[in-house]
Amino acid sequence: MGEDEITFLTKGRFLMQAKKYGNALECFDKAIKLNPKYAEAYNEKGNALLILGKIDEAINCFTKATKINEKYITAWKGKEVALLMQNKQDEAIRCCDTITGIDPENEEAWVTKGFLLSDIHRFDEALKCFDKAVEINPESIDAYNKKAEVLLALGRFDEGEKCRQKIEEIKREVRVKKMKKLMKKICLVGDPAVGKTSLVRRYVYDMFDDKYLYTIGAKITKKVIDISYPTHDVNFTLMIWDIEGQKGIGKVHSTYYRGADATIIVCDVTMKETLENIPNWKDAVFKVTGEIPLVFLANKIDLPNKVFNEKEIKAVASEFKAPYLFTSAKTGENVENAFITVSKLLLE
Ligand code: G3D
Ligand code: MG
Repeated sequence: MGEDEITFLTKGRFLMQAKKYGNALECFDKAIKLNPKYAEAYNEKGNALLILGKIDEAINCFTKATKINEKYITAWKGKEVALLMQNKQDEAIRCCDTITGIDPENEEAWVTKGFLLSDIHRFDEALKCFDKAVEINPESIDAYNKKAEVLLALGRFDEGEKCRQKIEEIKREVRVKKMKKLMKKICLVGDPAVGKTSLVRRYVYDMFDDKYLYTIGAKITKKVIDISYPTHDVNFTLMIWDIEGQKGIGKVHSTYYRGADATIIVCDVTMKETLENIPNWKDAVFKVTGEIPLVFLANKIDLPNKVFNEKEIKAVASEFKAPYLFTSAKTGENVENAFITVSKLLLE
């Protein structure tokens, strides 16, 4: 059974990806032979020829494609690029005109046209194109960038500077829009008097959002933090659950743990049994929540009478593959860090 034109086109595209342009051309020719009205095949042939530096032939192919399908924007763009490679700005601009005629909302075409016009010093017309692009997309950084360049070239520094400011503003807004918002429940556990409540109090200065859940015996404190990554920000609303009063492990309501996204287990460096109890606290939480991210805190590091050292806490932490930190609710050491560590774990 013979292969049809679509198969040849597909094959050709794969060969293009594999950088086998000569073989790709053969496929496109075969596709065209089977279907002389195959606009896509002409367009792809044009692309291959463009890469091979056969610009005139490429232009012919793109032209052919646009004759078969007058509204074939991709082919018009290909032709525009090919014309530019021959320094035929005027003709390239006419391609842009055609594209904006087919699709008046084509922001990219307006920016390109403006750029081409500025290249041949038709600055006023260029500025109008950039304004049109901004009208279509008020966040077009590309349009503002090019507009700023033209304005600066014209010596209109104030207006150029305004464009630059606008770009910074857009970038900031885009970052805010891209910001992921997450709400997470974090439950604090650990023996009585290890410093859980003090840690929350130290971390969350603003206690107005506190809520007491008398039936469960828990207090919930809300804290909002933004964590910045190179490409985006994450906005966390941490709902920090703290055990009310001085309750030991068996006395905590299972609702306290339910739905927790992460847990912070606290021990006190001046009380040995608080470290020994860590695995029990972990089991109590995981029994309800399943495995969730956890962070160990060895609190009261400011006190002199320590009864265990880093090695011992490290041993427990590595057993559960969890990070650990030495903290002091009194001095504030590592307190913020502890909550940031938990938040980052929540993203992994
Ligand atoms: P809990 O919520 O885990 O039960 P709390 O613990 O926060 O109520 O703290 C118990 C006691 O330890 C409190 O003392 C508190 O001030 C103290 N404490 C908590 N964290 C630290 C710390 O990092 N360093 C020192 N030095 N003390 C801490 P009181 O005397 O009020 O009971
Ligand atoms: Mg407490």
